[in-house]
Amino acid sequence: MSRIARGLKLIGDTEALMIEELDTLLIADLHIGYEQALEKSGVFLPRSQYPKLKRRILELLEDVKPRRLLIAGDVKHEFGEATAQEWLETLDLLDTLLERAKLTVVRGNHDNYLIPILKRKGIPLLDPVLAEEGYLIAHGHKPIPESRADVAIIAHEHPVLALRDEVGVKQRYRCLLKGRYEGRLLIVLPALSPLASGTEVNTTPRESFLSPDLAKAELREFEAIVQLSGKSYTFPLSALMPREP
Ligand SMILES: [Mn+2]
Repeated sequence: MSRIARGLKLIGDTEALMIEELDTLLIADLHIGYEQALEKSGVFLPRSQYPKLKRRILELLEDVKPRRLLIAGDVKHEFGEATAQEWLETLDLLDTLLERAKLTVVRGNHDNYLIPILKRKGIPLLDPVLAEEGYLIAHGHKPIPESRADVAIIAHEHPVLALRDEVGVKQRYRCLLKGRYEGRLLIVLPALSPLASGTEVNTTPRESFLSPDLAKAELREFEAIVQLSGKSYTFPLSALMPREP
């Protein structure tokens, strides 16, 4: 794990962020049921990524042992009607996580159907943000609200970095984004879902970003951080973006 700013540590293979001051581990964009949603559009993947996802979250919790796990939105993928399997997976995940940590969810744009379940299990749902001790955490599909927080953390964008390997083949790496925006530090969390595709932050024109704030931010001054097998790599985005005309 590596320190990316005061009190903030990147955990796993670019998978989670620990906020030390809040004793909180932050993950986002799980998108449970994404493979089922793809099947409806004719794309078939090995069935259920869920056992892998669950195992990985438990490993991350075991590594860091936080008091609280905070999911920054998009627990489940579907907007519409979900299958029984997706609901069982979602319920199983919530129950499993509740045994290990205090669980809190910040509402994402896919989380409408989750609201009654969270209520029944007594899991706090924060809508639109969690604001504590100078940190503001939002899903990021809407503009970040006014606040005096020094650090804003969003998700939703599923940032990935596109890099060419030695033979010129493009590889995509999940990354965390970090930069200054509107007078504070802005951090964009990677998506935990291994499937859900993301925004290639160094090749995508700014107006095509999903988050309304990232579409306005000076991304050339941001850094992308990739952590793999315990080593972290920081890339100034300006060096990897096409030259400005
Ligand atoms: Mn989202």
